[in-house]
Amino acid sequence: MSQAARAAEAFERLHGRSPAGVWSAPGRVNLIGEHTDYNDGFVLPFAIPYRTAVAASARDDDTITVSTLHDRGRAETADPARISDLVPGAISGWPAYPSGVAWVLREQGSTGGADLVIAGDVPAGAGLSSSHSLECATALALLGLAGSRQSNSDIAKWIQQAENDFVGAPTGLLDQTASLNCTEAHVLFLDVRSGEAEQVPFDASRHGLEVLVIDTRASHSHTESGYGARRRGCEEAAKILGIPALRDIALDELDAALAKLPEELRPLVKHVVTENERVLQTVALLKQDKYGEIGPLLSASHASLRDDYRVSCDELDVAAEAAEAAGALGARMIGGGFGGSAIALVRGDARAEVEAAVTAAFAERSFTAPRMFTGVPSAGAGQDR
Ligand code: GAF
Repeated sequence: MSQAARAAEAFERLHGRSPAGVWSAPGRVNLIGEHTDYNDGFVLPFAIPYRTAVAASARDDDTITVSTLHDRGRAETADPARISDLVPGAISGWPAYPSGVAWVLREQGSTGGADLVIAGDVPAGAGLSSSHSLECATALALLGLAGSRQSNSDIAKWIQQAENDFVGAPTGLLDQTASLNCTEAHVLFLDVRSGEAEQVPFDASRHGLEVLVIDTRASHSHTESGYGARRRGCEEAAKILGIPALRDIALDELDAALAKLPEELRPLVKHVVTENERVLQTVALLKQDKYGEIGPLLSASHASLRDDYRVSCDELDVAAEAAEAAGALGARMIGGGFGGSAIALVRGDARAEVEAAVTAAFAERSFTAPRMFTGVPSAGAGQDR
């Protein structure tokens, strides 16, 4: 059963009537371009086939109710909240995400009361953007109920505001833009500064390849300090250099820029500048149909995130190393880091071997067994019914 059907069915059970509509949004994998979004740089995500659906009906009493479906159909309902009373910091846990969206849309004058029922299968805490898929589906539902048509770029910015100010996670624009704009069989080449986006065809299977997604089960969170500290470091470096963002450093200016910075900021800048370059090179190779050649770029991205940006962890390193040792063409951690998922580019006929090697490497170290699936570029957010 689709997540939209699950959400609709649960809505009927909880509210005794059909929802006015159901909207859903996917999680994402970022092929390459990590920690570049809040530096005005380049990213290259695709949507995964796991989604969060929100079944919704309008209310006329300024109140928002939110229920979420857990495994085996058990529903959990948050305390109802008056939309005019929503303030940052007042709500924690999973209800903060839909409430934060209601708060930001209230600020935009775009929402009224609503009953929302959520169902989803994006693994939580896996760095696959489950929270952003929830926020995107909620935003589309609330805007849809209000009959308000807005551009995806505005919706993405409002969701960022909800994350930053209401939830307290200083994240960028990557995840929600991917969830809203990705399309089947494509990666989304996004220039975060200009907002320009290009759908680049991405069909690994045509080349006998797969993107194996490895959820390490080491859970991560961006409300904790590691992510924010990196972001602040990048902003400080840009300020010292007198530029709007690290995006403004070209690769051939990198050494000169590094020489002007205090030692502790240099690795951050090096990562961002080289990572932007790796995104551009990946896009160029995909356009030339040279899929196999992106492997070394993925691995270089991982090394940079591990050694310079320092956002990897043992589980992510072991996943990437074991996958490569078993024949993957390249492998890297994805998302914010400190846990979550990695990807490996593997030949279809080597997939089982790579999976077995990663599983064995985790067992050897007594890590929780990883979960793996093939990352097939899937549809972005929209209304289901
Ligand atoms: C997380 C954030 F939400 C994104 O904005 C992005 O910064 C990513 O980490 C790292 O590339 O997913």
